[in-house]
Amino acid sequence: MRVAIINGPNLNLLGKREPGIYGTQSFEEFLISLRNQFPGVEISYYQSNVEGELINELQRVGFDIDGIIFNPGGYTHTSVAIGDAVAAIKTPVLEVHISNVHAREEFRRHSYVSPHAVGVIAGLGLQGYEQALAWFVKQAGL
Ligand code: CA2
Repeated sequence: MRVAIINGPNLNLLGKREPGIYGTQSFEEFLISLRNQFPGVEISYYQSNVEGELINELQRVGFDIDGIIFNPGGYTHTSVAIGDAVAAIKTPVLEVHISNVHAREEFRRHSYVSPHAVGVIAGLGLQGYEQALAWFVKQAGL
């Protein structure tokens, strides 16, 4: 099975800044352990700080793979266009946030993506991506 992980703006800084909120591991490091943990899943990874590039990637992968794990970063709370892209594609999208967006500023409690996602995981750190992957694997009956 094929699952794409897509991370939005500033998530390229994971492990480099704000360890209190976002942890100490880079996503590239974490990806190695994730791929070892799920050898039966072909996991692609894409990160961009650019709204239109995230939309292009959602459209590129969103019609023929089995699942998308998507952390839209700050665009979660601002981007109608990213919400529209998630609504328009065929592949189910699971929204993941590293931090508990509900325990932070009020503006982080609204998401343009959640209404079109199959589910939302927030506040579990990088483990949220593991849980999301485990969910897709179980859904596929693997
Ligand atoms: O908790 C999450 O995963 C967020 O999507 C992260 C976004 C934030 O705007 C959302 O409200 C919640 C911010 C990503 C910033 O990532 C950094 C990582 C390391 C150091 C600095 C920023």
